Amino acid sequence: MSDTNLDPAEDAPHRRFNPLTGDWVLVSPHRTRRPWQGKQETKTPDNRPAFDPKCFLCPGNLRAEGERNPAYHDTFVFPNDFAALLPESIAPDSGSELLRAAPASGECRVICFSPRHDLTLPEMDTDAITRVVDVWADQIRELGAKWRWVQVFENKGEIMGCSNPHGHGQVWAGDYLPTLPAREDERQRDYFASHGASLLLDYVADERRRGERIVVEGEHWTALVPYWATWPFEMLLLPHRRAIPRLPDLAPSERSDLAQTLRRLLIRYDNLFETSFPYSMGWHGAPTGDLQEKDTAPWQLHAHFYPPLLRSATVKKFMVGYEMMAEAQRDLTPEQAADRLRALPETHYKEQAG
Ligand code: H2U
Ligand code: ZN
Repeated sequence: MSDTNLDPAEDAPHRRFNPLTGDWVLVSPHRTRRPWQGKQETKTPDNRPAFDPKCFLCPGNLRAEGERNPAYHDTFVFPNDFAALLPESIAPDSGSELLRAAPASGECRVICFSPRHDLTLPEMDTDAITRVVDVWADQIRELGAKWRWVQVFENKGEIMGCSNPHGHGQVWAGDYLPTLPAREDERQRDYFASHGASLLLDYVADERRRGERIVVEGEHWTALVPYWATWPFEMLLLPHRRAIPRLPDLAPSERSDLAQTLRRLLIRYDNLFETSFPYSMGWHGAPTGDLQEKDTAPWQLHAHFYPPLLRSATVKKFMVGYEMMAEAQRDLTPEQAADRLRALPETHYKEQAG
């Protein structure tokens, strides 16, 4: 390496361990100096009307399969017309040990965050975001009575393959513990068995002492770039004051603080590249259904945010090459990402004077 400004303590390539998944990530800080001549995505113009007569999610409109949305006023939940999981499942039997299948039944819903076609979460007020938090919690409670894993998520932005700009999320509930939550379940239980404490509560306490990766701190909630983050501006959002296994367990004050912390975080995200910041986010909590009765003490509720953008509204990070073949890798360090997000204002760029 011919770079003379290299600080070996800060810039040397190294690997970091993700205790929630057991995965490693290669961190190569010196590579942030590399020039970019690759693909630029086009910036989607952000001037939507408050109501779009052709939108499948706007109040009063017809959906793709002919159902009509009610004239809803805050949030609205409906069964996904193209559900990935159905209530009945039969697995194909190949008769071969190497061609294995398993049944997978469940149900899928869509959650509209607001009747307004032009608003995303960071542009909604805290009360309206609190109602979204309540809907998330209600969905987990209701669907969790029947299904083992209820995945609440939001896939935001065209760059993430999101089909509709109207602010919405989804819920997929199924009768099995999917791959990633199963790993988190196992690792949190292992940690609890060996330490007698919650992995994520220990982790967030450590991070709050250090401070360098914290982006937003509320009364109950912390948003931080995890030490082991793989996406450039990845975020972990979790309650730091007490053990809380699932969204429905949140007290009213914890729900409004979540709404406020979310709003502050998402405004920073939008301000980073002055664009409606794309990401996939989702909630992880203790499993439900017939797994509900298992000890929940190892589990701490949290949300992951995985945004694809790297250096501008149009330059995306690709998980390719070494990352597809060997292990995730990042150039920008989690500490640098947290610094950049912390330096931004908490007034949305669309509302800033000038
Ligand atoms: P995404 O843009 O994140 O894919 O979310 C849109 C979801 O809404 C998608 O899962 C559903 C799609 O199946 N949908 C309906 O259920 N009804 C419609 O009329 C349009 C889209
Ligand atoms: Zn709409």
